[in-house]
Amino acid sequence: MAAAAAADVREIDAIVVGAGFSGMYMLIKLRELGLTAQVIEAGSNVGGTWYWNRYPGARVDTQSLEYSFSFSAELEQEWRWSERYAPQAELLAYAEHVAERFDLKRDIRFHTRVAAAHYDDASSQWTVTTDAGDQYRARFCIMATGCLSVPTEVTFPGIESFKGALYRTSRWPREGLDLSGQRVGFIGTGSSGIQAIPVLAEQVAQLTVFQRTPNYSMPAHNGPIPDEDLQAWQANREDYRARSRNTALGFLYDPTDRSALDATPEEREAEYERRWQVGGFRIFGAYTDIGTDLAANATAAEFAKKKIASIVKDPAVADLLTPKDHPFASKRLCVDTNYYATYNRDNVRLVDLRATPIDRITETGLATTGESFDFDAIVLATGFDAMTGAIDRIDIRGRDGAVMKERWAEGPRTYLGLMVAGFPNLFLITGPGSPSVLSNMMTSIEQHVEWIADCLAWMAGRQQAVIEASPAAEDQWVAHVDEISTTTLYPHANSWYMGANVPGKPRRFLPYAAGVDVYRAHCAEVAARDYEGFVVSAAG
Ligand code: FAD
Ligand code: N01
Repeated sequence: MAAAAAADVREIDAIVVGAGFSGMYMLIKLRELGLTAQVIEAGSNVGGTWYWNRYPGARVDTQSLEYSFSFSAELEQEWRWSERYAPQAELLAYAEHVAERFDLKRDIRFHTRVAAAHYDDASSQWTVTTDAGDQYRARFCIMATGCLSVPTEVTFPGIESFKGALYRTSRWPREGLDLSGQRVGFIGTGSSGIQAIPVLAEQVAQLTVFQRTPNYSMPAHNGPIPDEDLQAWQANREDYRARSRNTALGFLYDPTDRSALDATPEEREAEYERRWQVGGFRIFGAYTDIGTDLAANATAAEFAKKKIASIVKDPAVADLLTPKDHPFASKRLCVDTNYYATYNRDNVRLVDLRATPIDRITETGLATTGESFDFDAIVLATGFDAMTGAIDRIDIRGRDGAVMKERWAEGPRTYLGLMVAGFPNLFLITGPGSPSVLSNMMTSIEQHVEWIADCLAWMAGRQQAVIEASPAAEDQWVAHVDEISTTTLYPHANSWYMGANVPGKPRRFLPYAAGVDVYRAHCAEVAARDYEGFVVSAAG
């Protein structure tokens, strides 16, 4: 399908940016369609999130049987997860296995960052320029750049003066790191921090955790997957996967149809306890209104508070670890192994940054407004410029030179989280305005990749070359995404879901909160109505 190569510019049907699970599956689907494709990846291997985030304790918090590709029965039969929640190294090995099994690497260029993507109206082609200065020209440009792939640029006064070692969880050294016997300062208590802190505490001499906002966390109860569970999974795989795709969260969590406020306190306690014992995100299924009604939410928050108090021996520390400024799970719920119990250790100390904020990093450690600390190493687990960060860092120009970053200056605008008006043939996988980070990402990645592939096949079948979101459809979708978010408790928190963790980032709820099931049905309906809301044409 692609034209012959022009000098210096490689001609191809589709460019995919990113070789995480999104980019890998997109490549498989593009090949199935008979399209030539080039994937470009900044890292030196496949795996995306699991390539970059190698901190101690890094693992999934969606169960591995569900956090894995479902598109190939053979792939699923041949891969065996060692634990309910697989660790980072195993996820990376899985990504490698998928790459080998489907012979993906021959179409992936590593160590290369996409710097720019410009659309040419006359030829209806995208020209993609890499940081090495070379170019690719393609009809389709697919951003598989990840929702959580760009760390925030958090810094502190004096940081360059620190004589010890400074690490970020999201850029952990590939060769691994032994911090045994060291005094370590740890900043950040989101999911990354909550996973890393218990593992580091066992390794280091002293761990001082600097907490600004406590988070809610549920126990993983991780361990090997019992044989009978594995057998049940293999026997019922298709049914389980089909059901997962049609839940609100993209995995099985046994949702009830009851309001928390219709249950007695004893019933609620029993229900929450039952789900705590299963662990992970099972608590989401307890009641329908935990995420939408403050009074219902308070019952879950109260349960979590009591659990923290029952685990952490020092009541003052337990109180500090208890969230008070946001509803339960309105910031992303964490899943942990021994997080709260870690604060019972003699070598772990919790410092409340609300009481004494960080003043500066010093040559020998860190000074808060109340105290100075000496450290051999400081670890930053300070989060990501989520959902828009990777897109914002590419110079994307659409029709008439429209600049994506300017178009998104007041917050991201998409139709279905898949396309942006004025940027023809540019697709986003799990983009803002889709359920993405509110779901099992593997479910959402597969749904997006398959929707895009079906769309390209449909276009080819009708000799159509260009598709783009109509401005009216985009306006309506953006308003709808906003409106749905106001029916939830998410806007009550200063979270990365709201863009609140990046100074200057517009405060907008980024994903689509109506649920994977509702969203999937809507996307299917749009396609069935000949891609309603999109403008399709034979040429540019
Ligand atoms: P990524 O895996 O982020 O891959 C994107 C790739 O694009 C990266 O490799 C990046 O280098 C590359 N890239 C970006 N910009 C450019 C550019 N300009 N040029 C070249 N390459 C570029 N989700 C869940 O559902 N369950 C979980 O349990 C879970 N655990 C997580 C744990 C951690 C530590 C983190 C950070 C996230 C977790 N997530 C989880 C979310 C996770 O990001 C997704 O599940 C999934 O891995 C995303 O895959 P992706 O391919 O879309 O993006
Ligand atoms: O990042 P975060 P993360 N001074 O933004 C603090 C996924 N994930 O990497 O809340 C002091 O959640 C900040 O404090 P506050 C998952 O989707 C999944 O942990 O802003 N502190 C917060 O405590 C997750 O939600 C897993 O007050 C500062 C922390 O740093 C997402 O990735 C594992 C600060 C950042 O928490 C991001 O998680 C890891 C400052 N200047 C990640 N700036 C799984 O378990 C920030 N903080 C599967």
